[in-house]
Amino acid sequence: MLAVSMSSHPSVPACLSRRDLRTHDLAPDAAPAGQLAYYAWSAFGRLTDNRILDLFRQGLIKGTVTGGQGNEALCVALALLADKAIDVVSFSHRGLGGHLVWSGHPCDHLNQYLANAASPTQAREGNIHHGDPAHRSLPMISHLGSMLSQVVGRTDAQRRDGQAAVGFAIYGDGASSTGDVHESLNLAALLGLPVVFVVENNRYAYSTPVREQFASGVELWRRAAGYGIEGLVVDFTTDPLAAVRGLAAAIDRARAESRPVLVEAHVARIRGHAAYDTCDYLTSEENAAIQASDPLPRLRASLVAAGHSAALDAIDAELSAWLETCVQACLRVPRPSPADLPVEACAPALPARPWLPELAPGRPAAEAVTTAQAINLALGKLLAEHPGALLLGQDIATYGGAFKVTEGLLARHGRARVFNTPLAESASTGYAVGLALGGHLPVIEFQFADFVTEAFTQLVLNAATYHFRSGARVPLVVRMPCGGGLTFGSFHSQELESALLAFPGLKALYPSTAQDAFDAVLAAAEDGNAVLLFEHKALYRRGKHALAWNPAYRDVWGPRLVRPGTRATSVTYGEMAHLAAEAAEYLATEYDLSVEVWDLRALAPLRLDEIRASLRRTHRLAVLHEGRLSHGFGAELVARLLETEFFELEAPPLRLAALDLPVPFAPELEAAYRPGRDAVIARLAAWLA
Ligand SMILES: Cc1ncc(C[n+]2csc(CCOP(=O)(O)OP(=O)(O)O)c2C)c(N)n1
Ligand SMILES: [Mg+2]
Repeated sequence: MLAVSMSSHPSVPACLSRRDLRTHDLAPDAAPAGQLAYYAWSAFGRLTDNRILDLFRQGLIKGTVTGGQGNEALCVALALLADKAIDVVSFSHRGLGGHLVWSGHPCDHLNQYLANAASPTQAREGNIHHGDPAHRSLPMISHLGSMLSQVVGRTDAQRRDGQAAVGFAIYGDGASSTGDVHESLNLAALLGLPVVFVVENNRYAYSTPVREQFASGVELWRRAAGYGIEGLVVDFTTDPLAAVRGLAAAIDRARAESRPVLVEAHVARIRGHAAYDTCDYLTSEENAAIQASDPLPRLRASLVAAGHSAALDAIDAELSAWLETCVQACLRVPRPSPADLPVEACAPALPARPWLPELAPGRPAAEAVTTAQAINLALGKLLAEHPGALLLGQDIATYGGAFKVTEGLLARHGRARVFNTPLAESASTGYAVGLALGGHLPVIEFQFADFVTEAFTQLVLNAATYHFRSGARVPLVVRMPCGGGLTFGSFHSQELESALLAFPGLKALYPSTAQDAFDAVLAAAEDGNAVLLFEHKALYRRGKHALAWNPAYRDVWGPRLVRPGTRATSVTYGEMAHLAAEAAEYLATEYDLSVEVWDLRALAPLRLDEIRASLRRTHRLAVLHEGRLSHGFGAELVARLLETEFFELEAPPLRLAALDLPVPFAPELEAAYRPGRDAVIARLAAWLA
């Protein structure tokens, strides 16, 4: 969170000084203060949303605004009922009222909408895509449904830290059709986490009515039964105070019994989808029914009926004046400067952890080990020395993982830290992001790298952009058994580094030796960012290798000279580093051609200084990788290296990569698809001739 300090904001009026509501405040005979505070915040949410719409129409707010008019009674109630010292929330795009309660002041939010320098996202994100991760309000991204699993993870982080926290995972009737909602509900139910899932059912997703979103007669709260959790419905459109009482009781039960609950809340969307929405898809009867279901006038009427008319009038007047003071203050806040845009989306790397100088207790060096064993040792060391580290993934616990890389770790470290996930790559990744935001270090294993496509949004849009848009760190290690040559076919053999690294904000290591694999786990784990760890499946058990504690383990972030040479520089990584070395050996022996081979080890960030220096000696560049040629990683390598070394080269660069096809199954076909030893030797020899 990068907001300005509260002390510079206009001071809060008395009617908004209270930010909590407890069950006893809602009793019919309770003192009115609690219910008046509820009204004040709800009315303030409405006023602020309306004022934001004015500012948008004046051109002072860009993008668009999706107002929460009609939703305040719900999101404000949630925020007032939450324990803001420990609970976790992710408000929806209708949740401005909740944001206001959570922070207690509108100025950070107005700065956000105005895209001022002092906005919580430093003007890097727009409208309501902000939060306060330091205070467990997780900023939403546009992709609906994708916030829920983070709330599950962040809530688990609180519980693991001994806090009796509840999470609030909020989404709309439209978002309820996304797969992430199902995955997140299932995960929270499975893990027994106290997350209150709240569907803001305003009966529309943009222009689409619920009758076109799910089968007629479906009541969303009844889906709870399918997850084995409690479900209930509350109706803010008829009796807001009764709805708050229902909500409060459900939150109390979730907190006390540490279990999830699904609440369907009926609310209204009285200003259409967004500022530009003319609502011409509604009949006048439909529109009239929506306006008549607005909870705020009902709430006010019930308090008037209870004799609080004068107090409500005073609140309304005070809020209007104060909001204007805040708006005028924010209109004077400076605009952001392009000079403040960072060059990197990742957070600065953290300093080295104080690792014990040994592979495992009392063991500075190992008997020869496979690469799989080296990774297993590194993960064991991580679990032993980093109390926040935990491993998750499909079949990684009792079974030890599809490739047995995590074998034995459950027995030594227990199920709280080494546990299986269901087949829910997206929610499992979002859950890991939530744990990471809570200061834990999740290491998530994808059974095969190919399945990362299921978690693309979570990885490349949520985790990767988190620091840039909120200032928060997402320390996460993503282990991906990748690569082909094992006749696993199109969906278990791919190389996806180019696709993933086309998005900014992820780091990536791709070790090719047992030692580098061990070192890479430690380097990734301590970095403080989301780090992809590519593990080539064919290398897991290719021979046994010496392994020792390496004090210079962080060198894995740079390239390794595999073999010196004079006639050409071959740049590669992963299994291809071995193939390049073999090819270079052959060319030296048979053709007297000396090729220098560099193993990148780190794909992001790319450190190319040593390779540039090599090119200035050899004057030729060959790039070799197992992924496909088009849009492949080699294209980026050639581009970057030629930008500076073009005039050093005596020949066009050579790109050796796989064919632009899905990975074919039969061994003969797969061998023709991916770069093989003989083909690489032939291509290099012809190119050097
Ligand atoms: C996954 C995804 N698909 C499409 C969109 C575009 N979009 C933004 S809001 C919206 C409607 C959302 O409806 P609902 O979840 O009911 O929330 P409401 O706007 O009604 O509060 C759509 C389709 C999106 N943000 N995310
Ligand atoms: Mg909706």
